[in-house]
Amino acid sequence: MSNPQYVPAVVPRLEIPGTLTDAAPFGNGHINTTYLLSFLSRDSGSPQKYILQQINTQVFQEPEHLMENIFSVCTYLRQRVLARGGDPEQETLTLVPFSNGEHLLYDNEGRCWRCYRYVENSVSYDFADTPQIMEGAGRAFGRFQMDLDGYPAEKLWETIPHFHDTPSRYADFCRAVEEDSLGRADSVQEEIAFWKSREADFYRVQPLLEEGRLPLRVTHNDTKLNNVLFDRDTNAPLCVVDLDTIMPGLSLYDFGDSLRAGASTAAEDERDLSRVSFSLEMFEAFTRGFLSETRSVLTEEELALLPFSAKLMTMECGIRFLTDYLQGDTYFKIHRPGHNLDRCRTQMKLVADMETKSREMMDILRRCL
Ligand code: ADP
Ligand code: GN1
Ligand code: MG
Repeated sequence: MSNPQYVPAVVPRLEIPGTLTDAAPFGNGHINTTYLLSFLSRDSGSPQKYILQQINTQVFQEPEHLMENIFSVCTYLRQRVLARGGDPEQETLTLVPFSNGEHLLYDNEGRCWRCYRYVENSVSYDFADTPQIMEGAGRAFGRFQMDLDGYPAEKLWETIPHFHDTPSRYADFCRAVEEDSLGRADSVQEEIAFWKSREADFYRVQPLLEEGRLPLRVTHNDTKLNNVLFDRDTNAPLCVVDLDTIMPGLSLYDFGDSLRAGASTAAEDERDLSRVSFSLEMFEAFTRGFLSETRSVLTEEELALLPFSAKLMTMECGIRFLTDYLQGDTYFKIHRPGHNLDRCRTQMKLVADMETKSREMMDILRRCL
């Protein structure tokens, strides 16, 4: 065992017949704590890998509900993949039980754990280097949505209430500014003013949902590029991961959030803002991929709002980062002081850039249709 310090105490309680050979922190998620475990299988003698995750229970306060959603959705997706002749081990997540037969385990310190089989020969990207990657991500999230088209939405628990309710996010942000519990608001007046001057935009989509003009679907709700696994050799999209936020939602949330994260020309936490812009080439590639799967079900009203959804989801994420900064960085994992503020500033740069490109985005959408 090369890294004994990274072996969580729950590992012996996993129902895995074999010997642990390695364990290491894995991935760049902002919420859960992920480990990659390597085993030597007792049955076949071959190496096998697993993804063990400590669920962030500050963010997901009802882990049993969350796991119920995931188990049921994975079972459903498995059937869909089998029906089209695909390989469910590569195209969906497979949960691994603990020795008590459950998919969720609390350790002695009250931490909460779950485990998946590692999707073999996969890779995820924090940043899209080529339009092919973005088109692949578009296809992956589009297909994911189509696969869940017939899933009974009323069966899903709402794992984070009001997750993409942008008026409610905006109200949380205003409250954090008002309370200013750490005295940080004075130093970020420019950022606060930027978001406040766009208040009306936060209120544009939610009423359409409430009036029934936009259909409620089963959506992923966290469609960051690194939540898609690609084939390490061919870069073909394989599998959508991070299913914690599957809930009833709008198609616009999944489309918009992917572009926020994947069409930026720089990392989400880039400090040199001159490197941050919104790439129309990436927008076109993603749109093409997404529509190739979803075109037949999206309504005219949904289609018309796709370009705006990229801006809306970027605005939402921007105020979430700033709110967390004002409240003392308790939600998103940070790796340096001011990390959430840096993230907020890249979102501002992207929003401002999208505003100058909105007509071109509409033209591209028309071309893709
Ligand atoms: P977080 O909620 O913290 O973002 P994720 O579930 O997205 O956690 O996992 C973090 C990263 O681990 C993902 O971005 C992906 O790269 C990788 N990952 C997650 N599940 C698997 C899996 N079953 N097989 C291979 N890689 C995975
Ligand atoms: C979080 O879990 P991860 O890193 O894939 C967050 C998303 C944000 C994203 C910003 C449950 O995603 O909503 O858009 O960070 N997930 C949750 O990078 O809050
Ligand atoms: Mg993730």
